[in-house]
Parts: sequence; structure tokens; C-alpha cells
Amino acid sequence: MGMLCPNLRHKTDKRMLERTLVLLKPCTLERALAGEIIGRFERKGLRIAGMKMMQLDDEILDAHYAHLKGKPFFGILKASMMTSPVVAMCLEGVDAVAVVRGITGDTNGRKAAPGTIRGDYCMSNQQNIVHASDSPEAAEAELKRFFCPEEIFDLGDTNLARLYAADEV
Ligand code: IDP
Ligand code: MG
Repeated sequence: MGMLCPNLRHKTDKRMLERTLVLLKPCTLERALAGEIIGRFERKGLRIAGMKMMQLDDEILDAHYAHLKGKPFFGILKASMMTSPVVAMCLEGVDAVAVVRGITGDTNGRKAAPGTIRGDYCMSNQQNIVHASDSPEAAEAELKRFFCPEEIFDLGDTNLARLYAADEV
């Protein structure tokens, strides 16, 4: 079948699958936690519709963190996002944006609830393991920023009946 645009609903429209962007930050790769974090999303039942490694640069980070321009930590935040490559992921599921934000936890790892990724894996307000889109609108824009259309795959129906009830998708 043809490619889906990031975050557009599946063609039948019965399936309300949503897509969201996750970045495994450089700190996560440097601490060799990538597999563990990817596994958490997989075990939850989120489908991986796209995944790749990328070296981020000033240009993409200026766009990605435009809402933080002018903050005192903006420079060190950008620098910390360029120390190693990141893993960019497109995760898919019903209400995927909110579900992934919930799994991710509060920005500050010291305040994030135990059981969340940030609550379980970090002590920092900045070196906080993952980025996750904060709204469907942000997810659509961020997926376009980090992925070409052909890098996001139509996963079809194969496992949906194991992940959801018939009236959920
Ligand atoms: P979020 O990642 O939980 O959505 P945002 O407010 O969008 O949080 O901030 C983006 C990223 O900027 C955070 O994940 C964190 O790495 C960094 N950041 C946010 N606030 C602070 C701060 O007060 N000090 C240092 N870094 C921060
Ligand atoms: Mg954010």
C-alpha cells in the first residue's frame, strides 16, 4: 500500500491510530540504555513505524527547541543533544501521543514518578533519556522534521487484533 503521511489516520479511518515522535537522547546511547528504553515502548504495545540513528545539528535543534529559545539553558541543552547520535522513532498506537508522554514522565527526572522512563532512569532535568511529542499537532510537525515519508512504514493490520479489541481500532 502507499505511504501514510506522518500522523495521518490509517486509510480505512476505522483505525484511530496516532503517531508520535520519540528521540532517544545522546545520554541514553552513551549510557547503553537504548535497547532497554525501546523495549519498554515495545512491551507496552506501541508499534515502531520508523526508527533510525541521526546526528543532530544546530539547524534541526533550533527548530525542535524553538519554544525554549532565550532560556538560560538553551545553549547547553543544544550542546548536550549533539554529543552523540540520537535514535529517532515513530511510535504508533491509539492515543499514542498521550500514552508515550505518560510513559515518559515529568521533564525533571528527580520529580518524575517511579515507573516512568524518566523516573526510573535519570536524575537530571535535562539529561532525561527521551524526547516525546507533547500534542498531536506537535507530533505531526516533529515527524515531518525528523523523518522522510518513505522512512515511516505502513505496518498493516497483522498484530492489531492482539493489541486492541475490535471496537478500539
Ligand atoms: P519535555 O521534554 O518534558 O517536553 P520541554 O519543556 O519541552 O520538556 O523541554 C525540552 C527539553 O529541554 C527537556 O526534555 C530538557 O532536556 C530540557 N529542559 C527543559 N527545562 C529545563 C530546565 O529548566 N533546565 C534544563 N533543561 C531543561
Ligand atoms: Mg517538550
